[in-house]
Amino acid sequence: MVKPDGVDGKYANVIKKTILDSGFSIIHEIELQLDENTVKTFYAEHSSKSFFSNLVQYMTSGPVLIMVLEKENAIADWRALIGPTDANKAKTTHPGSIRALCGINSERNCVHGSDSSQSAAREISFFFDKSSSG
Ligand code: YYY
Ligand code: MG
Repeated sequence: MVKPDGVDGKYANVIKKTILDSGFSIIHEIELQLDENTVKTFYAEHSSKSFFSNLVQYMTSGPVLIMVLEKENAIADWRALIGPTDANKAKTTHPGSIRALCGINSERNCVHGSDSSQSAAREISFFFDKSSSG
């Protein structure tokens, strides 16, 4: 997922090019304006964290681009490509990463990636109808 500052900052196309150049296929994509309840449910695992209300505010601040990516070892490879949660740290430790490119800090970090096959399955069915082929 390209988060609101990534879409707003016009990073979607360079991120998509990086995705394709890195050997992923983009299986589905949709641009959506998320509402508060959707973000709260999507990020429910973080609901008790101090940053949660800021996260909800940020994630509803503009449209996001949601994509389903396919590749051998996709989850680990995508997490490696986006870099660490703290985009400011990414700029020094992972300078070639997507978060280093377009993120600012640990909140405004430009992109999301599922962290396990279970969360990928949950997150894909959260946004895309599993029975649809398109
Ligand atoms: O999976 P990842 O996005 O790298 O980090 P998580 O620890 O799952 O946190 C989810 C999301 O929460 C993060 O992308 C931004 C936000 N967040 C934050 O605003 N402040 C933090 N200190 C940690 C995370
Ligand atoms: Mg996470």
